[in-house]
Amino acid sequence: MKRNVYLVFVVILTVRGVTISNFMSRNPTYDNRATLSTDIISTLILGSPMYCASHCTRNDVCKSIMFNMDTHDCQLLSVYMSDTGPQPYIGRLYYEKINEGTMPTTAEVETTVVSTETTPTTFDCSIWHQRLGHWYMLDTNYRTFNDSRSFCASLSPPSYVIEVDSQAENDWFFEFTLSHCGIFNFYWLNGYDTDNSGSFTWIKNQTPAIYTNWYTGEPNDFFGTGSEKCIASSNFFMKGWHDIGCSSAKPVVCERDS
Ligand SMILES: [Ca+2]
Ligand SMILES: [Ca+2]
Repeated sequence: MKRNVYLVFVVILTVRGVTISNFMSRNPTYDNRATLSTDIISTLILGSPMYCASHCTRNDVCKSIMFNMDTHDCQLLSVYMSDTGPQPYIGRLYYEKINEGTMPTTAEVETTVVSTETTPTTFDCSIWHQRLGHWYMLDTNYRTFNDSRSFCASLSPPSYVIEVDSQAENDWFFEFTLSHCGIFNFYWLNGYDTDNSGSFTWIKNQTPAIYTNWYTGEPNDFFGTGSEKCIASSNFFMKGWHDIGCSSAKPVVCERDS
C-alpha cells in the first residue's frame, strides 16, 4: 500500500510537470536582460528551466522567468519584459506564460493520474541495463563533468559517461531517464570541444560526434568562445543537446561496452 502511494505521488509530479511546462514559452528576444528589482518576486536556485517554469506557473502573480544556465538562479518576475523597458544584463534565458486562462485544474490533472495507478513499473533503476549491445546505469546525484567521469570510472565494472552515437541510443537515453528512471533534467554526455570549434569529440571512443541531437540554436558557447566546452542532454524541457560549462552539476548515465 505504501508503495502504491509513493508511485501515485511520483506520477502526479510527472503529469503535473508535463502539463505545467506547456504553459511557458521561450522568448529569446528578452534573453540577457534585467528588470527592476521590485519586479522580481523571488530568486531560487533550481536544477533546470523546467523547475523554474513550474514555480512560475503555480504562482498567480508570476508572469515570466529569467533562468541563468550557468548559476541556475531562477528569477520569478511579476511582469512581462515587453512591458517594462528591460535593461541589458548578461547570462539569463527568458520565458513567459502563454495563457494563464487555460491552466488545467488540479482535479483534472490528478484524474489523469488515477488511471495510471494500477501500472507500477518493475524496472529496477539501481542496476545496469543492457541495450544495443552496451550496458547503462543511471546516477541522479549532481556532479561536475569531471566528477561524473570519475564516478563512472569508479564503478564495477568501470564505465564512462554515456556517448550517444545513434538515434537508437538517443531514444534509449530518453526512455531510460524519463520513462523508467531519473527526473526532468540535463544529463552529462561524454563529449568535449577541445578547440572551441563547436565540434565535439567523444572522449572514450576518440571519434567526432557525427550523430547529434542539438537543441535549436545549440551549440552556441552562450557566455563567449570556449565558455561551454561540455555537452548535456535535456530529456524534457528544451529537449536535446546543449553545450554548457563543464563546472555545472548534473546527473549522469554511465555506459560500458561489456
Ligand atoms: Ca554509446
Ligand atoms: Ca549552449
